[in-house]
Amino acid sequence: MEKLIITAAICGAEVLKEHNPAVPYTVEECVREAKSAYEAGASIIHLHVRYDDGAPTQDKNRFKEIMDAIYKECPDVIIQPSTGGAVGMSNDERLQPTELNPEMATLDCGTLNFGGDEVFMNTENTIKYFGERMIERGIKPELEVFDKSMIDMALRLHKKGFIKTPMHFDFVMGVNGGISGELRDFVFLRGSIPSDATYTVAGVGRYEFPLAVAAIIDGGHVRVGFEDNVYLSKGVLAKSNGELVQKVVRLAREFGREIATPAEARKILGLKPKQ
Ligand code: KMH
Ligand code: ZN
Repeated sequence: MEKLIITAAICGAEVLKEHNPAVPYTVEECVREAKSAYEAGASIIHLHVRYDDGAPTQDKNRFKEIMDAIYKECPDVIIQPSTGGAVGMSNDERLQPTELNPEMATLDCGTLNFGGDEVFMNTENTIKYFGERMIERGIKPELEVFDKSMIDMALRLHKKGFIKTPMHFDFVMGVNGGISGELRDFVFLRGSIPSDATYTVAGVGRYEFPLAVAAIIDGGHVRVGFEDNVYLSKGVLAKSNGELVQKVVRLAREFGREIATPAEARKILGLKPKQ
């Protein structure tokens, strides 16, 4: 089996210090959290950025400042900026970090009812526009799917030339408005992607570690982090993103899965080696 790629989603756009005081907002806090995850075994940092007061932003200058600061401490890590941003942002606002030509970025493959009146909008034209931008700039998309229909959308848009193969999916499971994080749902999603595709699973809340184990056993990859879950175990807040990654590493070792370095992750995902 391939080595396990661990992605750490250190920050998110919605989770707050009220949920866990270690959620990072400032540059220094983002570096602290990225470093803790990297040192624990994460090879990819999925990155949202905030201003110091916690307000989410897609400002490319803020991304650059934080990415440069992370690279200083974690020189070979893969940074995967979000193009999802936060609910209500415009497409061009969301796409700003792609101007920095990151190796990867997220590409959200459908619209989601987050709850109340909140709708995370990704029309077909939005997905095409984002897909074209990533092809133009040589950015590998992590295809974020919150439901089975979003896999079907990605496959249709691949046929039309908006997404290249081999595809890399992220099954985000257990989000309000999306597919739940039950094992039967995981089996359904992982059976719905092409055989040459790779995937990561991001279980939200209580689904985080059970789905991590499912992916470890199945040969998939795992995302953990404060964006998805702030607890190390029931009722126990994680002190850092690193603690969440450490738990995945322990689980992986129990099942005989080795952890991929960033260089190995690049190879598995078909990214260029870092110079
Ligand atoms: N914050 C959500 C609205 C992504 O990073 O691409 C979108 C999100 C997905 O987190
Ligand atoms: Zn995200």
